Amino acid sequence: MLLTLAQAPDAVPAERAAARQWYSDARFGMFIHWGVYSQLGQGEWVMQNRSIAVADYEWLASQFNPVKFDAKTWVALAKAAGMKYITITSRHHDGFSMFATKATRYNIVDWTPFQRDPLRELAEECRKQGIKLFFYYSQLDWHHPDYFPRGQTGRGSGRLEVGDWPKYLDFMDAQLTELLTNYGSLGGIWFDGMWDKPDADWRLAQTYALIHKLQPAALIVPNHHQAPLPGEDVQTFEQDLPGANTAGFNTKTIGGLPLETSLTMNDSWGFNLTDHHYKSTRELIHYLVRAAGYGANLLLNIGPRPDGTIPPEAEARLKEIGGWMATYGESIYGTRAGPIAPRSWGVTTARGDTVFVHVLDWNDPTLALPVLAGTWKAKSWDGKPLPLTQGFTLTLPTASDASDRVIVLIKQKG
Ligand code: H79
Repeated sequence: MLLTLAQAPDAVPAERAAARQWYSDARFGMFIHWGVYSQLGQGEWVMQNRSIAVADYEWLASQFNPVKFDAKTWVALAKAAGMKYITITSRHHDGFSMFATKATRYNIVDWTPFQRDPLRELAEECRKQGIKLFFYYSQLDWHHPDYFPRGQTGRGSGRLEVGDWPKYLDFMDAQLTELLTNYGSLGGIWFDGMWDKPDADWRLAQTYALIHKLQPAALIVPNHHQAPLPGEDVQTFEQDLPGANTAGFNTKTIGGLPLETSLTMNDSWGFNLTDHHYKSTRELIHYLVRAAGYGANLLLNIGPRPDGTIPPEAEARLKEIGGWMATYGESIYGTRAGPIAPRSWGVTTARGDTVFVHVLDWNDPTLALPVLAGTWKAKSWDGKPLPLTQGFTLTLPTASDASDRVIVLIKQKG
């Protein structure tokens, strides 16, 4: 009996299989939450949290004018951090399109004094600087009249209690067609918000087929907090490492797809004027390394200000992480989860016959590892041989680097 695509998740066309491979090798991306909401400096949920009516939010949208936006600066910062891709909000739950679209006038070109399409500028700059671009796209909409019946959110915006659900799905497919046609070749689409109406008919199969028809190498990254569904390419976890659920809405089921975890740098996705609760560079590096130890990418968020500038706390951390990656990137890029499952002291990553032991939190001079089959030699990152007993106890170099001591284990031939 022939297997259908849905039954054999690995049987994807060669272009998409290669894109998945590229994606897993990339390991580090930049998430950007930026929109009309940035103006209020209270995060991207402000319309919902403050029960802002559609008409009032429409006025706010008409004021958006990010005159200092410079795609070149943003892309250069991602590169400086050692990131390989950018995932940016093309439309968040507020329903405002941050790109030129014919499907609604409620978009940055037709509705604001800015009149430019920042996604087009970003796409061009990403192409120039060798960064892949993904579009975040919200399936949930607090503005569109046809997002009806309503879900668990979006009830405070004063919309009439009528609407045509299939028409809304057509609207989304029309916008996705634009996004996959007008911006060159994309890394993929990052979906969010389906959890608002988990039992609705989202016509996923049709939409996913449309995406893969328009761009066979575009990946579908769904943030629906469920185990992977047919047609999807990446399983992403929000504010959690794969299999953990500290956030309260993630699934603990890990499927067979490439993995990603998304993380805020402070406690907000969209720009938050009063949230200075930033994780330290050391904590962020640890998260990146731990994600790699789980075989997952880290999609690290920034929330640019409404004028298009990037908060200095975020910029400083990205540059510091980039400095670390310039030295230790070889133990992260192109690796997969190592043979020793993540521990409290750290994680392992691996490439071929090389295992990278990342010692993150461990103060003793020796570390006992589970025995690995075969004969292994250990060396420090700067190439000095380190003692490794038959019972696999490793003598560590002194903690010269504050963030991560990377020990290299090399399997001996024969
Ligand atoms: O874009 C960022 C957030 O705006 C969006 N995803 C990231 C990447 C996001 N915010 N919250 N969530 C995703 C999950 C929200 C879950 C909840 Fe609920 C909303 C918990 C309570 C309200 C869903 C709806 C579960 C109960 C009601």
